[in-house]
Amino acid sequence: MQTDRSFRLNVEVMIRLLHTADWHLGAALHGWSREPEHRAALAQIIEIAREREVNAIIVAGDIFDSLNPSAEAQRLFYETLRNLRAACPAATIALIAGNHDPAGRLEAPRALFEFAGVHSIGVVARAGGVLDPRAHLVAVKDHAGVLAAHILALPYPRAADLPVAGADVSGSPVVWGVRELYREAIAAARREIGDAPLILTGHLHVAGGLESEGAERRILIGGEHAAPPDIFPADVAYVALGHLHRPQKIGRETIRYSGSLIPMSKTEIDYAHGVTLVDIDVLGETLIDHIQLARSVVHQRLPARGALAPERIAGALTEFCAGLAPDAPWPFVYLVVRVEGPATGLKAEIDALVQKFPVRLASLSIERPRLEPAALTEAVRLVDCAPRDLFAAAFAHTHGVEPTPAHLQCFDQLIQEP
Ligand SMILES: [Mn+2]
Repeated sequence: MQTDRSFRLNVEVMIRLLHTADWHLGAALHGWSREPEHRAALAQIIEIAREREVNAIIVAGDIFDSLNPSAEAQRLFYETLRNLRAACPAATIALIAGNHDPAGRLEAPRALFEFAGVHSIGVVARAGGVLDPRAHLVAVKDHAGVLAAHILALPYPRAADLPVAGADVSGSPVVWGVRELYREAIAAARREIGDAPLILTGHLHVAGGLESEGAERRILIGGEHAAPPDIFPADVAYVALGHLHRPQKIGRETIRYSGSLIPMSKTEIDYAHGVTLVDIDVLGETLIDHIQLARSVVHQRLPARGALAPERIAGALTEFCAGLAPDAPWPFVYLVVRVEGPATGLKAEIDALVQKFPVRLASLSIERPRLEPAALTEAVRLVDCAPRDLFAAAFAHTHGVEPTPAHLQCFDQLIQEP
């Protein structure tokens, strides 16, 4: 959707949403707690919500990192809700469960949440097999306190939540089920609210999004696990998605992932982590602004590109640490090391080396030159293989180099032992 700012300045903003997701409270990185980073990021969000006078705050799932969050993670969650409420006394606060969340437990404090005006939707609610729209619709009021829009809040759909595809359905039955669930939910919502402005929030993988390696589990099982963006009809004013950690639009400007708060893995270091602010005007037009959050801890890949030889690690760490602010928290370092040949004990040696520097090792990746595997021209039977040949092949596969005569000699000795 094209937005023309000069024209739009004359149109009154009806409501302003703050869209955030994928907090992953309780997450650790290589054993290091992320709580200080979470606290710093959430404090910024609360300030943004206050300054920009938002009418609604949407947290689109993966609030927690695990199904059994620690007491510390839960405390931070409740403190954040209290602080958001204090910052924006009249704003709607809507939360949904993601695939990482304890869905039932997110709903458990509902009686208390009602006092605080917090709407927490953990599971898909059905009454007599039919989706109950009232359990999923959350009202948003404008600054005058007038009902201005509704949020249709759909948590991450578990297998049992999906309608079952008939035999005549072609393609992935999971994607069909997600499409059907969304169709049913949007139709039910429209019966409740008519043509009033509708905002949607969901936690799922929508096709066309960029994933970060190793961070987001492939949540819809099966080869074809992403739902197409056309499950969101054009009359939905904004779709606030959670699951993918890179902030991005999908298909059209108004279907968005806000992304996570902080980098959750090496592949996310360069993302513009932040929150997405969405203005919806009286004509239903949107103006979208992604606000990047300041990082409270430095995340550094070493080297910035490529890989280090083991003998260069100490030099690279010395150089990196020379540029650090003296009072800053210890940065996270993602080491990438290139090794040629066997490197038994190398990880322990690097661990010990890194401990001499004021940094935290977030990950250690060891790269090896790739040996071209010998082409198999015909099926090989194990009984026809010499043990020594199998050892040599396994050695080359593991270490990226052929075994030396000394290695082969050791193997010969071992195999002759009674
Ligand atoms: Mn997720």
